[in-house]
Amino acid sequence: MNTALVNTGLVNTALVREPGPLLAEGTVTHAERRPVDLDLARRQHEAYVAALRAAGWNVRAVPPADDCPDAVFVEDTVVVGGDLAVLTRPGAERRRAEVAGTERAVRDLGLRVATVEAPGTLDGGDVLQAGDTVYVGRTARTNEEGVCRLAHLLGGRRVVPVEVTGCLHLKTAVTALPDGTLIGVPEWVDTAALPGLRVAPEPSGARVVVLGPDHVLLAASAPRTAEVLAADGLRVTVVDISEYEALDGCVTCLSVLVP
Ligand code: CIR
Repeated sequence: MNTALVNTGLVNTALVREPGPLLAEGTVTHAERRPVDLDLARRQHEAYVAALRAAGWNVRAVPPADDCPDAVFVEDTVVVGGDLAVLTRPGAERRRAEVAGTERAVRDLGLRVATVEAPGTLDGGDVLQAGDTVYVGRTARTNEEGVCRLAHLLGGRRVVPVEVTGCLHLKTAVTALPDGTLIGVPEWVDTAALPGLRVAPEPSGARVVVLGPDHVLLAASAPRTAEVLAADGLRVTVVDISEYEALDGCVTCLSVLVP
């Protein structure tokens, strides 16, 4: 629980940003570009938000950034650790204007705010928090200065840089289950930095959002992972996010959970 938020009643907050009108023009680096159905994307986003609410999260909307096609991928604009919100400096220049609205949202929550400055770049999708350890992907979006700045701001926490190849972000390749076990695609990461990595049955099974102590959110594109995790005793909620996957997005990037 985030003690900074207890007095404001804003614990268990999920920040989301609605898809904007230019979504279909979002950046594509790894997927094969295909048309995006904006109406379907809006319905999928509503279902995603409903899944967060059903799991007990208080959903708050980050102000729109309608000129920014990728703004719905709000995870990339901020990293929250305890009562500190680190506003990122996204590696893709066209995404930098997204951060202003996120700043307003985290200030409204009463979080302390810090920033990543040039020449540093950092995408929230490259930051995986698992217990006391913060894994930070070194990718085309997150550079050495960005990693160092985050490590400095997070002070006492163990920050582990991880080389990532073949996918967009660290959290495209690996996330953590509720018990802290890492799950992912070994071929895309330097596994020496990721002890006990469990192999995901399919690539999109590497992307897990922890909704509660025994509850996870997965994309519909990861049916085998859903089956395996349910057999482990986890409650699994599944959402179809096909229109976001078409833009290299995944379940983690559509929200920022502030426990
Ligand atoms: C981008 O290329 O920046 C967006 N189209 C996708 C961002 C996905 N973000 C994430 O996985 N954290």
